[in-house]
Amino acid sequence: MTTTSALKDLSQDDAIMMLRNMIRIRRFEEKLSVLFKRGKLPGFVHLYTGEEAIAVGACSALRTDDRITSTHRGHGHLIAKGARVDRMMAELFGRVDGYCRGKGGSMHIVSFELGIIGTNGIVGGGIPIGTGSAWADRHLGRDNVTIVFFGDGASNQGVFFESMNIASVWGLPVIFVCENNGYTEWTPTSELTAGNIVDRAAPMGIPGEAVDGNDVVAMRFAVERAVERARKGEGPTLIEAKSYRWNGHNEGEEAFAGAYRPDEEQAAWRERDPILAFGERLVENEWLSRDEWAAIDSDEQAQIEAAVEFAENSPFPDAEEALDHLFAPSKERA
Ligand SMILES: Cc1ncc(C[n+]2csc(CCOP(=O)(O)OP(=O)(O)O)c2C)c(N)n1
Ligand SMILES: [Mg+2]
Repeated sequence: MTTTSALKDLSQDDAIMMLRNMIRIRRFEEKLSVLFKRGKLPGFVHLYTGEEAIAVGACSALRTDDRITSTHRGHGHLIAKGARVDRMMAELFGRVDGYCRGKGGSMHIVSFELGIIGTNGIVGGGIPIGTGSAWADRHLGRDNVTIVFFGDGASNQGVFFESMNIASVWGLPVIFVCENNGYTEWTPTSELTAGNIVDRAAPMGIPGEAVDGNDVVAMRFAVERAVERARKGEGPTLIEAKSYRWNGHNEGEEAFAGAYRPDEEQAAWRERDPILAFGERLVENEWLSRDEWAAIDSDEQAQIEAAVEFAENSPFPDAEEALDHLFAPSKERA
């Protein structure tokens, strides 16, 4: 498994941006947890706390015009790809200033300008969509790549194998990033998933790499290698990023899920906080002082508070437009 990679291969600016983005995701998710408990958020939310290094490391290897597909646990992927927290928050509040005019909610947020072709409430749903996006790039002669994020549970869906197969046969510029956080809802991955997920690449004839998903630098370089191959026309890669979600499967699960994760297991992963670990490395390397780190954190916290205000001040969409933007335009409907 790829663990720590050399910090020196990053620029200082990049490294600080990566720390900032991880903090932004953490503070966004923490705020959502509070807002959910206050009954402010319609619908379910699945938080990404603890897994921030995967999204930030991976997306830091992309250009804005590259694309990602995401999951039901997707806020972190979108923020890492450049989504604004105020428009994300408005979407979660169901307001018109959200990325989808409040009609997508947490699990269906899209921004074509940012290369975000959707969070997705269907487990595994983003895998064939991202593979199709990579096929479009190949077909049109563009040098873009697409990252498909999905969970360990999704790795058991048939579309995962179908997509890897066709991506391999056609040499598509797609990077399959499997986030193995140890659980599929309330069931340990080991009870559902045969063998090692990373080994599923070999029979398809594509490279597979297992990475420490709590090490943002290792993630960045594993994905960068895959991106380089994909842009050169050398086809797809599977990356299995091992990490852990700090929050429940969904907020509010305490009401029914019971204690399905040992306390010691949770404590051990919290000890391996990807943000603290990376921040400490930057301090040690004299790229960042503790005061600068604290200032980044309070700045991000303030942005999240402002995002809530923005969302609360944004109106709900008019009832008359309830069915607009839900279907692709067609001659029959026009
Ligand atoms: C096709 C489909 N089956 C089942 C569900 C219900 N469901 C939602 S999330 C989830 C577990 C997904 O686990 P994993 O892929 O490991 O992602 P994680 O939640 O751990 O990030 C399931 C079964 C669903 N949304 N879609
Ligand atoms: Mg999982």
